[in-house]
Amino acid sequence: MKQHTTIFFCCLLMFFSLSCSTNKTTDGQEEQKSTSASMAAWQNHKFSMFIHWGLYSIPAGVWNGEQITGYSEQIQGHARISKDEYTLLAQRFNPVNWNADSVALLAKQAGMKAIVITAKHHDGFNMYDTKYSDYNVVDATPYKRDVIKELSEACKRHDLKLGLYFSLIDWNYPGAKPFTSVRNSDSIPAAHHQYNLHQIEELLTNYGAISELWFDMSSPTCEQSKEMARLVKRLQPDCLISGRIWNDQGDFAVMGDNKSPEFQMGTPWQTPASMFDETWGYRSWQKRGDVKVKAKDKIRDLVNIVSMGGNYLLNIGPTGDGKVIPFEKQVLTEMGKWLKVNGEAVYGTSVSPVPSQEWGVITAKPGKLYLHVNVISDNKKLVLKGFNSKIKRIYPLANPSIRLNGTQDGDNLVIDLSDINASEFVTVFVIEYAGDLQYTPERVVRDNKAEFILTAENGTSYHSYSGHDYYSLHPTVVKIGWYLPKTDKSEYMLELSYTKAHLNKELRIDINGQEYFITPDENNYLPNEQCYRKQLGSVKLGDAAFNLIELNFKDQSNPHKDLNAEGLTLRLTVRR
Ligand code: JFZ
Repeated sequence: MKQHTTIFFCCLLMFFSLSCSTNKTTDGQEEQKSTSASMAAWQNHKFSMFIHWGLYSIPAGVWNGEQITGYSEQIQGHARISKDEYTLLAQRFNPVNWNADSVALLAKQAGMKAIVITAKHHDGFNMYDTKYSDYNVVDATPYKRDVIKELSEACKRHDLKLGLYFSLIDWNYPGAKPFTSVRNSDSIPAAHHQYNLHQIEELLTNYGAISELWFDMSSPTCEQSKEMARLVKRLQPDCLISGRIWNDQGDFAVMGDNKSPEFQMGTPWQTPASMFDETWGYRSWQKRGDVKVKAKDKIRDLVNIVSMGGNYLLNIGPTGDGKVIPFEKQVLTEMGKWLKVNGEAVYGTSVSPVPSQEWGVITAKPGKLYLHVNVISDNKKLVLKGFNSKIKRIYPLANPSIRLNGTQDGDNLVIDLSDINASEFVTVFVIEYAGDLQYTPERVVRDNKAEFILTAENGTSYHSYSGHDYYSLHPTVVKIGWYLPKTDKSEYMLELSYTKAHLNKELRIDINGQEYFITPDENNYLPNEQCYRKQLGSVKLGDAAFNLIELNFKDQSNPHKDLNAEGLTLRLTVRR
């Protein structure tokens, strides 16, 4: 059975790489990529606001007096409302309580760095002034104001980035597919695709700098995804593209709602989160519960996601008349209060080499670790496993004048929390250490008779996602890393074995920061082992506590591409 699954999976992967293989434009030029600076800036947002707001906010999950289940922003589909009837909602859209500045200020107060708003959702109603359809907020409603324009200006005033959600399916577009059995993953007819391209151009031309374009759903062809991606990069090279443009054309991967990845990611990523699992758009009859419980939940999700290197995009669903509901405002205010005290442990941090522990997660800055503690144990001791650096000081971030005592117990650091008042959400402690970080990685490859054998199994895999649409999306391995202990020999022969799947795809091997490149060729096939083998020459291992070796593709034009990691083995043998 296992065998079958593996074979099936391989076929799928081959199919994907054959059908969407190059990232070259039709005239053979390399596509324009976002600069690493814009990518780094985006990755440092950490926490941003998502807004689902449109005509669907008026019925708010109720149709003909009936509570409609299913996401309320998709009520047109869930309640089977005809196009004619649904479009009448536009005549009632007059959100007198909407105020772009107060929404921007709420995001600021919450500690958010950007706002991503629905420019167009699946219902096809345009929340901006488009010249390609009259079904838009300026031409079809009594409100007559360009919501996106006003928000873009408010974001500028309050120093927030603006991103736009853009649905690739459109239940209103003539000739486009309606809400169907394929669950929002229909293909895009040629005319609809042209319409999308025109609208992408408008959105990236009329509203200043857009930090991310949040494509969603549908099932575009490779060519369609590439065409949209090229257009985005031509108009605004610094605008990042969500993975839901599909076909590996996104700059960042999007997790499932409210989900964090089950593994380490090797590409930039984001978790979109709703306040309530049941809906993104406003639902009048939603059970909301307790503000503090929700705030705690969302703060823990935020730090968990940040500790894994991701961005957290938390949604609000304003009402049809433009109000942010008090519950959502209060949750964001609580989060903002926590971040005011603890923001140093979130913004500007990176993934900690010391992994998360039973009590919570860890973020890092040079010379510092931030311990995000969910529960302080009854014995008031906090154990940090594997940490043995030289400590300068330890203190609670909420009160840096307090000095905490840390004692080394073998490979563990034990911190005394006797006099600490815990936060009701997450309590953060800072460890400042001297010199390089010293710690024992969880997984270290041991040598076997003067030889190290490195495989996908004994290393750490870094992932991304690849696929044509929501339903074919699957995790890929894009990099493998291994920790090796310090050895008393330094010269090693390095050898790589690989399979047919790797032929001619140049690989990069990084040994303690020193790069080697190798192109797998057909020269030395070993029929018994069903792999090829290539000698790479002599390399040196360092004398630091641990050696770090990494393996990935040299060409990163498609950073989501699968390495076929199971077929790769590195062998380091002591030179005699
Ligand atoms: C999509 C939309 O259909 C939905 O209305 C909302 O806008 C949401 C943010 O995105 O729905 C999805 C898509 C993917 C997942 C969940 C909801 N997912 O990966 O779990």
